[in-house]
Amino acid sequence: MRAEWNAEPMALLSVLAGDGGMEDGNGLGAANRAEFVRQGVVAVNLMGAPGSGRTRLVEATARALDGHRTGVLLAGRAVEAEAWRLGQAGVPAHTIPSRGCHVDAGDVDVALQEFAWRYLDYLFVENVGGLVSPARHTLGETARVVTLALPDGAELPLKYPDVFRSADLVVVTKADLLPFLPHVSLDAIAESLACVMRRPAFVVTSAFTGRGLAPWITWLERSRRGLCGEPARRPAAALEAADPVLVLA
Ligand SMILES: Nc1nc2c(ncn2[C@@H]2O[C@H](COP(=O)(O)OP(=O)(O)OP(=O)(O)O)[C@@H](O)[C@H]2O)c(=O)[nH]1
Ligand SMILES: [Mg+2]
Repeated sequence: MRAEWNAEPMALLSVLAGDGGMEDGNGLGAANRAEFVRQGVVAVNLMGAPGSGRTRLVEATARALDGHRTGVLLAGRAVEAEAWRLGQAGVPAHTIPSRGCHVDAGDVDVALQEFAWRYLDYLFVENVGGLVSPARHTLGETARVVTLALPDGAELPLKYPDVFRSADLVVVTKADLLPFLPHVSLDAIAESLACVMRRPAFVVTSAFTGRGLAPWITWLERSRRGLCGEPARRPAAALEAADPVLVLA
């Protein structure tokens, strides 16, 4: 299997396939999800190791999604400065006080009451940095995305399979560093994701150069079209049969 830079994205399955028995906060996850679907807002639960490039990815994504309305909920330590920076860049951002190693559907429910999100097209929820607790919780998101920073290499998905298995898409970040990381191989990353993901799908991006953002944006746009009912919502099995399962970006 060879990993190249450009490729076709695929549709997300979270909305269609459910959450596979995750903790959903006494039904608040399902309630959040129903509300996102009703409002046609793509809500991305953005998980990843601390420092894996999620905030920079959101900033670059909001720029690339020019013409769409994008907002962010930020959880974690000392996120106020990031929220301020995003706000200055024209991306509405709200912080979620973090009490532990993840946020849950109840935290998101509270945040949604404090944040004007209904007019958005895309809402990114940057979860607390970590690869263990977030895997076990749904926020009611319509898409689960995990960032994998290129310098962290191909072993990370094998060490933390649950969070990668729970993802609709993995965004490999910091790809501009590839020339300086002779020990890191995109092929090896593709192979380890194929070992752990139910439907292996990833894009390779650099928030700094903008390279690789196009397939990520296309994936998000397809997610939104799916959420808004166009094309017609097909059952998960039909999607599996019809669409490629691997995004080579
Ligand atoms: N070379 C390179 N560095 C990046 C890229 N994206 C982010 N970084 C750097 O990686 C570090 C962490 O980036 P963030 O976007 O803050 O990562 P995060 O996952 O939001 O981090 P926390 O919220 O603190 O866990 C910062 O020093 C960024 O400048 C990228 O595309 N290329
Ligand atoms: Mg961050």
